[in-house]
Amino acid sequence: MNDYSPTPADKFSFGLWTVGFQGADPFGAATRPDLDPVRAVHKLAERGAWGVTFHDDDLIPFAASDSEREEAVSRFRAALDETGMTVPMVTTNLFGHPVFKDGALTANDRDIRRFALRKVLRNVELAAELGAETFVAWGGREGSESDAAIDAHSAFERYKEGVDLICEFIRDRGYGLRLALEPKPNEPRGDILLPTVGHVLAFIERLQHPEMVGVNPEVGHEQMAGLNYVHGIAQALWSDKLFHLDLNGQHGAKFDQDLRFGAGDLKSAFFTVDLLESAGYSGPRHFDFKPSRTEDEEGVWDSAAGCMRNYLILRDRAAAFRADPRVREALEASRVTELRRPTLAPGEKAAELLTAKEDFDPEEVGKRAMRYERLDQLALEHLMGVG
Ligand SMILES: [Mn+2]
Repeated sequence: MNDYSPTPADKFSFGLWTVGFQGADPFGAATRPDLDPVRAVHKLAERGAWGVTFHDDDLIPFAASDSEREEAVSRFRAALDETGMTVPMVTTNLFGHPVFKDGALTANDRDIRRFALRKVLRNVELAAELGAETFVAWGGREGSESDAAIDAHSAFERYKEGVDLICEFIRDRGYGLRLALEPKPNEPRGDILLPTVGHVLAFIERLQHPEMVGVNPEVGHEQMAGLNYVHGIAQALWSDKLFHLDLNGQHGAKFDQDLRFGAGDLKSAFFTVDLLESAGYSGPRHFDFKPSRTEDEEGVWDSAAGCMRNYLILRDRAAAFRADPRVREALEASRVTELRRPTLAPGEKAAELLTAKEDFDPEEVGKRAMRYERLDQLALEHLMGVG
């Protein structure tokens, strides 16, 4: 009997800012005290997590002196050594301080853009020092509330300039880091640049080192835009660009809820896990959620444990769905497997297709049923634990 207890082999990772979330929102103050990163590392390790990630400011206060910085990093490093926890990803906070109120890499003010880049480069050094493989860039303040306030063409030029510089720096230093850009449609800005997975994938193609840059899609961010998360990560996988991902929960197009993974759109979570496991995704299963401000610290750990447990239960359910002979039959009946077959015969050209003599009656074929209702019901029943 599987008790769904996570182990480091499951590669679950958590942001320090997730379990460290104190519950402040636009309408109310913090409801929980500050959580020491060292305590977070130990508590996560005890619960079977494998990795911990952070923004620079989560670990090192914004205005820290060099010695304060060193002290914070060495305490954190000792906790990693004691627990065997890894740091698979590091990211930079370019949104919290008032200096970034109009953006960082695309701020109108050039001195702010230069300051932001220095903050990123310094954090890239720390990421490399801690052995991270992925450096995430979320441009939460890169956007506007009014189209009068932003020269969007120049904003993309500056965005590219910044990302190209970071890639050059990583190459020059010989770091083994890859960059992952995180899309989000809005919040905190009225509209954010690079709002979806598709926008990021297109942007990457314009960069100087596209091979170094991928995407970090978050469940809630795609769903806030009314999009299908499973299709988004499927396209990222198809493009070899799923460098990292943020798992959480969201109820449709509304504010960024950051629920624990599995809460929100459970059916989408089922197919997300199904895809990650069947596509051989080998990267971190990273949770970017916010334990509800109704909870105390015990509730925070319940929430973190719930993320991992839900993933493992869904992994089990998805495997049972795929192994069920009735499902295999239903997939055949719905011709899902037929899509793997190329549309053209080997070497066939457009001219040959155009003149092909085929016995095809659109009226008759139009009557052919897909049998998706049966297939989808089987998926639901496996999800509900009945399959
Ligand atoms: Mn979010």
